[in-house]
Amino acid sequence: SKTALIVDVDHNLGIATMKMNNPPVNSLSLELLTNFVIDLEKLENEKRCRGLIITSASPKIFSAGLDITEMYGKSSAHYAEFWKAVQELWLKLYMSNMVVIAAINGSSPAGGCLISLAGDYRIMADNPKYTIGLNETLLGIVAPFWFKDTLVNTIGNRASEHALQLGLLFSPTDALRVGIVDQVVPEDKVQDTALNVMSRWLSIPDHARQLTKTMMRKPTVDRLLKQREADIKNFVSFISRDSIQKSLHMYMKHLKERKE
Ligand code: CO8
Repeated sequence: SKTALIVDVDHNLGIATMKMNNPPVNSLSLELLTNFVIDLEKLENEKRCRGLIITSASPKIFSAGLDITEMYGKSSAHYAEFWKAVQELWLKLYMSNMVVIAAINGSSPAGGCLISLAGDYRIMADNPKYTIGLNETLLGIVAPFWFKDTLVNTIGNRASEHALQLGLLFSPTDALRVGIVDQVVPEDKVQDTALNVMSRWLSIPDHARQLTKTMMRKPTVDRLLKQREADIKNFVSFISRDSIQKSLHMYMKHLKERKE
């Protein structure tokens, strides 16, 4: 089975829907990240495609975040390639010319939360079992500065500091209160709501909206672009540490033991 995204373009509306499809939990493997970027570029180049809805093909899970198995027991070269792909996806998503709406139909920890935050608007299914947040500290790792910046740009400094230090995973209600998501709706209304919100955003002239988005986001993106290589080096050396490798191993073990 090929790790891919299910892309569906409605040419009349100019809206694409992209479903992450990497069962069981849509972990962001190198392959999924790479395909994501390729599909995104294709849509970006389709003049008539003005809006993108990102959602999940897996019931109950939007995305489990970065694939942890890509981050331990591998070579430095592999870590570097993986990290570059993570950066690339964020850069492309955060600066997309399309209106990007995350239809969060399940749990969305860490990298899943980052993808949601990179969009322009977030709608989450109202199910208290689902959570969203940047929980990196719970794994003994540290969210990079551009993850942090993306969160700060969304919910402000104090709320980000609190959420990041504690690795908070918010229920939909709490996520709405803090502003990580913009709307919480019944589970079976997520896709319809996304389409309705999209038509509102698409009623704004593209060029004016795009320039405004760029004005808001470019300083954040430039910070990473200025030190992209250093950020990769930093990730590789951090993730290669024995103590970090041990933490990730323990965390994976804990994920598996939870079920027994
Ligand atoms: N990567 C790899 N495998 C995973 C991941 C993951 N992120 N998440 C789950 N899996 C695996 C599980 O181990 C399990 O494998 P197996 O079937 O072989 O036992 C399988 O997927 C199914 O998982 P669950 O049984 O746990 O499924 P549930 O439906 O019960 O729960 C959840 C789904 C809620 C998504 C749960 O799996 C979970 O909480 N996963 C962990 C999520 C997480 O903490 N992700 C953080 C990843 S780190 C990241 O994204 C940012 C890192 C930033 C870099 C820092 C720089 C230093």
